[in-house]
Amino acid sequence: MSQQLQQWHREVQASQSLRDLEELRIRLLGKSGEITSLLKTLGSLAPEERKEKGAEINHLKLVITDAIEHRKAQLEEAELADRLLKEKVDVTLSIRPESIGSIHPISQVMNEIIAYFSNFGFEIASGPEIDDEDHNFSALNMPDHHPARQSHDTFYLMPDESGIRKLLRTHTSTVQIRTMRQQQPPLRILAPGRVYRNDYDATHTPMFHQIEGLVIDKGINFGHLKGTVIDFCKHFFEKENLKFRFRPSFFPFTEPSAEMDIGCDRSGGGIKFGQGNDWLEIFGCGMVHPNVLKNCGIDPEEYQGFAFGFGVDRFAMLKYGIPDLRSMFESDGRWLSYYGFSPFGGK
Ligand code: 2NM
Repeated sequence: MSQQLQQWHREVQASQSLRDLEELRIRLLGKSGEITSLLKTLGSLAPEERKEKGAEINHLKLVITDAIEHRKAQLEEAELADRLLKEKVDVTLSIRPESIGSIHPISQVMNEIIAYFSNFGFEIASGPEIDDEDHNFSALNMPDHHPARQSHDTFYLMPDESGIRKLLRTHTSTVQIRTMRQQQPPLRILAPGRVYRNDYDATHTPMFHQIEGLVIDKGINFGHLKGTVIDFCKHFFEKENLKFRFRPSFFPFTEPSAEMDIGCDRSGGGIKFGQGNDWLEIFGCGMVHPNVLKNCGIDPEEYQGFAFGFGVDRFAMLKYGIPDLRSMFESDGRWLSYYGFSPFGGK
């Protein structure tokens, strides 16, 4: 009897699905099942034997019923786990692929420009947006009461316990200062990032994006600067026949300093490059001031450098004909789907 019990028990354990198990249950405990039939034989036995046999078969029935219940719970759990795995749904996925979103023109332009300069060995550098007066002004040849400090419309933070006030950087030149102090020339870096100035109208927002470039090496001259920015503009505006003009200008951190204009045509309402007799100012640039080099531990007798800077947002406006700078930061879905770029490349 116990051998038979063991055999059935093994069969219960060996069943691999709820269906197999149910078939086994019917085979053993169903109306004409093997255990049920055993119970039916009791009627023909003598009372003494019936009592003994009856207890034995009932025990067997109980053990097998229990084993089946237990195995059933195991199989149900396994089947549920299996189903949960198979039917897993990622609720964060978009239902419609076209609604994934688009690349903001500023990101697009940033990435294009970074890719261009990376090809020429420029390293991409970054630094904090909250910085101090040394990195933002003093090191850049704008000492304490220099008038240019006021012209930057700087956002200052509350001073700390020792009276030192931090600020939101007004240009990314803070990054060039850090790099020049930390690394040995020759240097070729590009510093893209957010900058802040207290100014707001159709062409100014209090936060905007800037890219500044810096090259430091022996024998660097203004010709290197001109070649670099002219070739970049031809590439960026996708025009070989662009006209350029350099006008003398002033920045405390460069000497000489210049502003670069590109030739354009405003006669048709919008703005077209590579034709017409108008000029559009797009770049500030110059040879790094010897004082700035000295402030960063670089000997101006040995090393020279050029630097340039421009607003990325403005470049995006010009290239893609966006009329109002403020619309860039309104997060209007219709604006983004019109001016945005496909995350998979192309327009
Ligand atoms: C500009 C225009 C001219 C500039 C200078 C430097 C540094 F740190 F090397 F001195 N960085 N960027 C620079 C020069 C930026 O932006 C309109």
